[in-house]
Amino acid sequence: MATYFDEPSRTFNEYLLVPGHTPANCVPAAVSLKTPLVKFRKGKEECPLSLNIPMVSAIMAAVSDDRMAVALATEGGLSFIYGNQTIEDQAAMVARVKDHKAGFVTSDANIAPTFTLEDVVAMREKFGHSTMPVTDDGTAHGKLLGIVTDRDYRLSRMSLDEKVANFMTPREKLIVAPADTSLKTANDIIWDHKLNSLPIVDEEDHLVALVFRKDYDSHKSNPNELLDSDKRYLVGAGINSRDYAERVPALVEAGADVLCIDSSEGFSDWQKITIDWVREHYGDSVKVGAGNVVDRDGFRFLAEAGADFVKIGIGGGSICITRETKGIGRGQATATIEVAKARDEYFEETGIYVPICSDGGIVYDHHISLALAMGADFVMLGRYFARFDESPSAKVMVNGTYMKEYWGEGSARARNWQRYDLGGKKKALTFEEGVDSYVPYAGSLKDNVGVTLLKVKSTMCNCGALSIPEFQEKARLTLVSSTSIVEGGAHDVLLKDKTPYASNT
Ligand code: RVP
Repeated sequence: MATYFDEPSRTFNEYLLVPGHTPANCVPAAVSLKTPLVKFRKGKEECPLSLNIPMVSAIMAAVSDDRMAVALATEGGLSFIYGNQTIEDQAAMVARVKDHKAGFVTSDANIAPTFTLEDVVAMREKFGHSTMPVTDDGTAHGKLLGIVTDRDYRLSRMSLDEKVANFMTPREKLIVAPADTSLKTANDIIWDHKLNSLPIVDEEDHLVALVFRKDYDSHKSNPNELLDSDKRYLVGAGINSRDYAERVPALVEAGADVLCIDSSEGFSDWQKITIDWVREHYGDSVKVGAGNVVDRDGFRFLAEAGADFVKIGIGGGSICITRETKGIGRGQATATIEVAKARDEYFEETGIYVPICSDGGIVYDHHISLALAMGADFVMLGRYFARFDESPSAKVMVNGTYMKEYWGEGSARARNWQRYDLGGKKKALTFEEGVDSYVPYAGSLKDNVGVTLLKVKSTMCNCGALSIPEFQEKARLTLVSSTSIVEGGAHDVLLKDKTPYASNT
């Protein structure tokens, strides 16, 4: 007879956190979101690879390319470069991330010549930088017209109405360097000319980046940067259980820091065979995650096979129709809770802590908090990141609103058959498990991730936690009835603005 689970499987939306006592020292600025990415002997050794924020971007062509990887690593997270492309192309993307010039900073405090000294003072207070590029449109990549530093003005002698154009160091007096300048050359120019910063410009004189004299200036604006010991960004890459013997060496050679077997259903011999191959050829030096699973048995299978982390989730992705197509899957909250228990049980038995990642189905920012509270060490997001400037997909105007394209790896558009492979000779996607869609364009990754994480930190403080492990220990979760879900949103009022206010959709 078939096995029946006693409880229905539940989604994040069916849960709330009940706040606990908040000590006075428990403020968002003091919260650490550092979290392990790969397995380690907890309590006996440091985790060899950690994330500074608990977010990774999905192994999808619409989400994770090299540009996304750089933007996310700058904020402390990690991208898994999508695998549904040729080995050469994927390895080239990984190499571009590793070659990225971490010292090249996109300026966040930018001004136009029409701004006033008062604006400059306000920007300085807001961003904490004394160097502000002046561009024609006041953006980070506008045409460079000059630079303002605190050496260009004296507050005691000048009127706050004074226009930037009147006191900036103009473009013709600036030393700049072209876009293909290496960090070493940039540093040499800085030292030779005794500069504090060097603007990097393209052929049309548009600002590309700034290189600062002191490394810590860049680090100060991105304190969470996820860097390796050579100060290069960390990057991951997706692999499959077919061509690993060719793909893995190319990705390792290109510098990938961590790999992940990308499959819609990971409780299979194919994953074990793939992990075995990696261990045989690289021992523990190549880190490889596996998944996806949704229960204890699936977790144990992959942990025992030697996975460095295990990914949870079947059918919960926003573009995923696996549950409708094949009738398999499990509510993401229930799956996360059960796998977290299995992870802890495995740790008790073996002393090895295998991090788990909740993948898919994050709709609201608070779902990230719920996933972490339920035991996830980090979350993987597709739809969330697809909305940003940095995602590889096209930005299109639909009915007067900007959208970004977002499609599933199991859609007819992606035709990622390896992800849904069940062995055999067939090398094609025979039926769809994903859709092609639009998501509302949401601007830059940096701005959005900043707000999302502030919400997560605030929730953690409400629960009296300053770190993710402490949060998992202290979190108290309650199921909510369908009527109390209605109570949780704005209700019984006539909204003036119909735009969704609390979601990141
Ligand atoms: P979401 O963040 O809800 O958009 O979900 C992203 C996740 O959905 C991916 O990390 C992956 O596990 C899953 N996915 C990707 N493609 C498909 C599909 O076509 N069914 N599903």
